Amino acid sequence: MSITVETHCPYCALDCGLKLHVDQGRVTGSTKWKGSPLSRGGLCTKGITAWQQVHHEDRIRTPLVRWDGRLRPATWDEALDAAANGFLKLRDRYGPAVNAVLGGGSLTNEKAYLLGKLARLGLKTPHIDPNGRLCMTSAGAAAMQAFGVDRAMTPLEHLPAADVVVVVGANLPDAFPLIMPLVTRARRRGTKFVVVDPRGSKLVKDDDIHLAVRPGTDTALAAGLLREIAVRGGVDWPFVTDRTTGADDAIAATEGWDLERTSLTAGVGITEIARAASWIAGARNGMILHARGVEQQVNGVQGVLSWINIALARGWAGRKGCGVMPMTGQRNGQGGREHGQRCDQLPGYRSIDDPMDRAVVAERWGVTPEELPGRGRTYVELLHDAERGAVKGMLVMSANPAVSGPNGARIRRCLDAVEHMVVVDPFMSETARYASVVLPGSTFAEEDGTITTTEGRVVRIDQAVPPIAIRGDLDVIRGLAHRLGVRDKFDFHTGREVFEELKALSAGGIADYSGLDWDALRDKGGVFWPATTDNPDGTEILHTERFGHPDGLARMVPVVPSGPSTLPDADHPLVLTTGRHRDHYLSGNQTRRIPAQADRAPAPILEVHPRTAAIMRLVEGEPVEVTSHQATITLGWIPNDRLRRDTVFVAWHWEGVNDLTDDALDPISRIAAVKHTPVAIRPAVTTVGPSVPALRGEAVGA
Ligand SMILES: Nc1nc2c(c(=O)[nH]1)N[C@H]1C(S)=C(S)[C@@H](COP(=O)(O)OP(=O)(O)OC[C@H]3O[C@@H](n4cnc5c(=O)[nH]c(N)nc54)[C@H](O)[C@@H]3O)O[C@H]1N2
Ligand SMILES: Nc1nc2c(c(=O)[nH]1)N[C@H]1C(S)=C(S)[C@@H](COP(=O)(O)OP(=O)(O)OC[C@H]3O[C@@H](n4cnc5c(=O)[nH]c(N)nc54)[C@H](O)[C@@H]3O)O[C@H]1N2
Ligand code: SF4
Ligand SMILES: [Mo]
Repeated sequence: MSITVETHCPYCALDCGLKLHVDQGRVTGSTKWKGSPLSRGGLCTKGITAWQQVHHEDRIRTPLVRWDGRLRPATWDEALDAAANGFLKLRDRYGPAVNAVLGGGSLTNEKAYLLGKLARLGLKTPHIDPNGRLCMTSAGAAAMQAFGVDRAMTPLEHLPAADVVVVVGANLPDAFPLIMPLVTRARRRGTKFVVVDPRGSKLVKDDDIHLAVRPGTDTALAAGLLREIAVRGGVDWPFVTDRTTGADDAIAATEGWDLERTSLTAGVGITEIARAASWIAGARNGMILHARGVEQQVNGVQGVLSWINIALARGWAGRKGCGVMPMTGQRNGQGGREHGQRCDQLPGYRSIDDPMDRAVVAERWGVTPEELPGRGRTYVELLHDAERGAVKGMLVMSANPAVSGPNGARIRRCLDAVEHMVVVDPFMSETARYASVVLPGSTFAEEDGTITTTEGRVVRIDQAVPPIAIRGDLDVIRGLAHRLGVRDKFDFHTGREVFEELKALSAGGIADYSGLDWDALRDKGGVFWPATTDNPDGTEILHTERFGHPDGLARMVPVVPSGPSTLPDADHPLVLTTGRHRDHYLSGNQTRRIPAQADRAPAPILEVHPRTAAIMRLVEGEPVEVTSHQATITLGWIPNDRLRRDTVFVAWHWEGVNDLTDDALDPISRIAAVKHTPVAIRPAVTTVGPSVPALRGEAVGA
């Protein structure tokens, strides 16, 4: 019998809807779901081929346990016993904090919630943090500080209602392809675009202002802009006075950042900065879309705060066509940072440090507040802790740090040092090579649940086929919980059952899901949180009357401009920045296996400005050697005249690219500064590339 199942793309956080075709228990294709929210059936190349991962020949179909140095097929009972016993032995010997959990933003809300519960109640460890630490934490920390809520302010469909849209460090055409129809609609309506990015993309049109900022200097550029907006009388004082605090200090902190100094520091022309300031100052409605370019920096939180100050100074909040929009990356990068898989957090965006929050959660979970572990360490720190022996057990579900972690050689040393590594993944990942137990994970089609889009819209994932390895992620969590002695607290068989517990527990939290209804989520095309029982239809536009802080006011935080931690020098004169290719997703463990995607982008290619290439004597068609303080790798290259001359760019979806990057962390968000690495380039003497492993046909690492 053949059926279709409405669900959402597994990759980026636009979460485009699609219909999966299921025939005789197999997913055989997909078609447009025209009634789906936001994209209305549109899909990019990745979304069109996503269904091919479900029954892919490389899927891990049986658990693997390392015996005599090799991963060999095992039964589920053997593998789950080995996984749990390894953690228990380490805990007996060294205490609970020796075990750590790395989660991920691809997990549904329900799995993220259960993984947090498993870490705290089952492993009894404070150490759980998701790969979203590498992604959304600068944005989240800044939003919490400024607004008291970490969510995009308004639906993306409202983009055409803005007079000006400022796009800061967001590569929209490649990273969020299905936002482009909205951009086109906005342009037709007369919306102006200011693009702040060292690399021009297909987004930038002739009538736009492109501020090709020197990487790592957004705080300076934003300070200069705020100063100029203030000088031009562009501060919306009635809004600022009624709805914010700190404006005077925030504006005072930009003292001295006149156009000349700003231009020199940020590497952008005076005229362009002045024009941008005049557009922004003159726009009643405006939106700022920001992403990883400004955030994955040692001053990532400050960078975001400096752009937020501009939005607040202009009164761009609380109404249609206005708002600050952190462009969340992974399909559930939003919900995955709300429900307790972060080291500082309990479900519903509750704080693990707050006694009231701890009391509520402890009571629901049937433990005392004292039994709930406190704040743990963050993602990259936990990996580094393994290198020094403080972490010896690691459960990895939906993360692939061997490819995506900064300073790859060090990450490999850290992974190697883990004594007991358990990886749950639908495909053999580079990280799973270090595992003592590999458990088959599920793809997006195999379990039900909910995810939360970049807009803050909660949507439903329906199961199309049962887990192909019999057990899915939820069963794995339940199986581990039983063996860790907390069977009674993990009696779940479906995502929907977990959803009911999660939503009840979120009541009163910042991310309040308590008014959501499983059936209504489908009928309404998703619901924006907060959604309470009094307001089950949810909240599309945030902050219409009050911001999230107890006094209802937003904070304008003074930002003193700062730069990157390691500056270019004579030996490393250029800055390498890393990002996305349209046809691959993150560590590539899914998309590199899909032939159409692999054919479109078979290997990483360095982009270099043609003038820089000429100075460095690069030859077209010949490889280039890239050297950072961390490593040297060899890549193919292409000219790109839309890049700054002092900047080179590469997409990082292949193992080896991150060998180049620096693992300096932002002091607040603990995000890694992968957008800024000083490098040298020269023609390569050999043609050896970074190790781009052949992924096809290595499902069983036996
Ligand atoms: N095709 C594809 N799409 C994806 C993903 C994917 O892997 N592939 N991943 C998803 C995820 S998890 C994420 S987080 C998002 C990421 O989405 P984005 O952040 O939009 O994507 P990136 O390509 O990482 O790059 C951000 C942009 O920042 C610019 N930039 C670099 N340095 C600076 C700087 O100092 N200041 C400013 N203002 N800009 C700078 C870069 O040139 C680049 O254009 O994409 C999501 N969508
Ligand atoms: N140089 C550089 N490095 C970066 C970035 C950058 O811009 N530059 N960006 C960073 C960003 S923004 C991010 S988000 C990180 C992400 O980096 P990663 O953690 O590497 O992300 P993924 O490739 O999604 O890896 C997740 C793993 O989970 C598996 N998986 C996917 N869905 C599921 C599921 O539902 N269940 C289970 N069990 N497994 C699943 C996949 O097969 C994959 O092996 O990388 C960061 N690293
Ligand atoms: S990757 Fe993003 S833009 Fe492409 S289809 Fe999936 S959700 Fe839509
Ligand atoms: Mo991300």
